[in-house]
Amino acid sequence: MNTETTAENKKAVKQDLFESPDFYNIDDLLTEEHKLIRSSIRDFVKKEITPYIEDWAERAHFPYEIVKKFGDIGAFGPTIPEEYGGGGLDYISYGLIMQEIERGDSGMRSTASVQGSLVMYPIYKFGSEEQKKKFLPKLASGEMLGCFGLTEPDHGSNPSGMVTNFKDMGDHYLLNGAKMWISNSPKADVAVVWAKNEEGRIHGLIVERGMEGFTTPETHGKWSLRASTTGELVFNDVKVPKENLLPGKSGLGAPMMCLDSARYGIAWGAIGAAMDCYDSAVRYSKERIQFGKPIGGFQLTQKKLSEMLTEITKAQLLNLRLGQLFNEGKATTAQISLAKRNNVDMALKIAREARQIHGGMGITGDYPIMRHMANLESVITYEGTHDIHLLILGKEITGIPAFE
Ligand code: TGC
Ligand code: FAD
Repeated sequence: MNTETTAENKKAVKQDLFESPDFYNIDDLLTEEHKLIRSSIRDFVKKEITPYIEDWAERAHFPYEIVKKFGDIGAFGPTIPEEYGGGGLDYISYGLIMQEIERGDSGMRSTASVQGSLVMYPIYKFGSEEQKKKFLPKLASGEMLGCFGLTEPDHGSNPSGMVTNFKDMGDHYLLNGAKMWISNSPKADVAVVWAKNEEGRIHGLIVERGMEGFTTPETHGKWSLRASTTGELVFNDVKVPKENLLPGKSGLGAPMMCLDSARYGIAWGAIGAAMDCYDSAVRYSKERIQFGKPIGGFQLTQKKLSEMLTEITKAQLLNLRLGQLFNEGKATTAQISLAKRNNVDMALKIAREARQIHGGMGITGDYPIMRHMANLESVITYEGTHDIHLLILGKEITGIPAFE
């Protein structure tokens, strides 16, 4: 083993020398504001996430203090108007923020994208003025943490079958049921919960920590997204004030609109994870000597690196166009599915190839590869599995739903 090279690489990882590939000069298509936002989030990630993330992940520790820090840098609700504490930014800025945070860790991006797209977005889009004023500024600043409860133990890919329900008791609603696999839930102050009324119509309710009968047990034993906290939401005769119902929209379309925004963020985030794996693989391949030369000098390594760069570049172009469509209010659910599905799959394949390039070192926490790879196994499942997105595309192409 060339110990000198290994030590050098470890040092490089600790210092976080990450540089993003921009093979097609896509930066030329970004505004100065986009680039400024990206570099400020990148600096934040290099200072506040990458030096600690391997330790957090190893200990399955959610660094709660990151919530306030994310609030301070504007990572929560970047597209929400400034009057409610949001950033008032466009969707490309939002995408770049998610990309940079997930370059650090998918679990950290989860915390940010759930808060912005799945908690602040529904309150902004479907909430009353009182709800917006009460919750959005505190969620934006990180004073409050939120979570989004759609998935149930028996209803994952098929949320329309949900059994969580609420009854109108005159002066309040009575909520019963359970949600599982909920990011942020063990630490959340508020949960946006999707439940059926007595007619079986889905509505969103804001459930607040401290309401009697509401608990959030943590899910343990995850080998993926270990620095993100995941749990259940359990509702046992919870009295929810009537003013906590989101009045603006009902039906499955309401949570689906939130998912459109969050899936878009994931499509960008996945590029971040892929770029981190690629960057580490390029550096390692130039430094690691075998058979008397850097392993980057072998054709098989070059094939891996060339294919990684090709896929990252294609995904970058895809996202930029999707971001433009989002900014124009034209992005469709199927277009978002295509990007989420393609980019997460691409990132997972790149993580696996990068792991190969790092040889045995690739399985250690000295490099970010194995953590990204394990994280991406969740990312390819949540917010619609890889196959559900394929079926969404299939329905768009043929007009025939093949979900059941
Ligand atoms: P379907 O018949 O297609 O639609 C039912 C109603 O909803 C409407 N709708 C939409 N409206 C607006 N925007 C969208 N994107 C919409 N998608 C659907 C639709 O028009 C219809 O309305 P109406 O008025 O006619 O009733 O519904 P379906 O039951 O056949 O389901 C379709 C399917 C399977 C695609 C959908 O259920 C699905 O996407 N399943 C995947 C579930 C999922 O993605 N769960 C995510 C949970 S949250 C999460 O994972 C967070 S992880 C976050 C992190 O940590 O980062
Ligand atoms: P299932 O729906 O049981 O699917 C199992 C397999 O069957 C998959 O391969 C799927 O593609 C396949 N399948 C299902 N239906 C079909 C079909 N019609 N045709 C072909 N194949 C099909 N949910 C939330 O609401 N909020 C959160 O914050 C949240 N965070 C999460 C965090 C983590 C770490 C994880 C792992 C999940 C999270 N989820 C969250 C839940 C996530 O959205 C679900 O796991 C996901 O939607 C899939 O549901 P499921 O796990 O029940 O799998």
